[in-house]
Amino acid sequence: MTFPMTYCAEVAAALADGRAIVALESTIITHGMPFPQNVQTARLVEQDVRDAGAVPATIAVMEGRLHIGLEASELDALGQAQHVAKLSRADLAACIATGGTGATTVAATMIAAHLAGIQVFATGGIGGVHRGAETSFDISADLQELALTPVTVVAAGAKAILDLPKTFEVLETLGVPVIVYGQDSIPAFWSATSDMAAPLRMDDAAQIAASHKMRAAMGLAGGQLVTNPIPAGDEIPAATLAPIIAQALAQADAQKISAKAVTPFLLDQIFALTDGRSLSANIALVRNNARLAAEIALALLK
Ligand code: PSU
Repeated sequence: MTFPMTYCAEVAAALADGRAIVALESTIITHGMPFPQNVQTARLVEQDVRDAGAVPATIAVMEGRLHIGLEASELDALGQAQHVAKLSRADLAACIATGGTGATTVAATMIAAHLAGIQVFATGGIGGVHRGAETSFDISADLQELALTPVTVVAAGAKAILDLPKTFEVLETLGVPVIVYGQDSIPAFWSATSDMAAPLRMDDAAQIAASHKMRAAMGLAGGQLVTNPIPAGDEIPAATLAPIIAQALAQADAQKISAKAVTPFLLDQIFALTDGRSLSANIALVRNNARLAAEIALALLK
């Protein structure tokens, strides 16, 4: 049995020509940012990948088909659609089997990228261990996916609404390489630095590509997480954010928000509490990650 998969024209041509391709996810479009900034950002990020010499492949499920690359009209439609499912490893196949439409999280985008033969993927921030996980057990499936699927994921770390030390502990337990690009501390999404030491540090895309290839040659399962700090001019210092995140978390608690709704709810609260500054920072960091991912994808071809 095969499954319904559609390549957009640009990605189909890139695959045929053996060009560098960067996968992009769609949950950030449907659940991570408001319309119209979500669609505008998705377009800018795609163009950043092209400007860096690679081809973007935004991934989503539309009416029961796994799309590897979206045509402009499809991206527009997805960005304005209501009640789109947020797909991870557990529900990706069910959505396709039942003819549904859904946005892919980091976990589902990694699976789709791997099925399409794409080795590098750029996003904003991965999911991770939620604060209070010791009682809620809320841990994103993104972490497990990094241990299973051989895709190099470029992110600005994990979203700072999470319990970052626990998130990186779990990644260590799962044997996921966490590579920090160009500095000695792990970046914290909206903030460039943190007090967590870099498990691995690399300063150029060629080293990251070489490490990706070495894992494949050694038959090691799973991918790599490349954490790329937000550009200094765009960051929100951690000290500014800490009380804002605390307030957003208290709101989520008061309103009994749970499961998949937690992250979108918190992002929305923080957007309001920072007068939109969190969104500008989010846009800047995703674009920065797309550029580095394109460099890594190009380096993999050498
Ligand atoms: N990066 C962003 N914004 C987002 C996401 C990533 O800048 O909204 C999405 C990704 O799809 C990631 C998901 O997989 O958030 C994590 O959600 P959760 O915490 O519910 O696992």
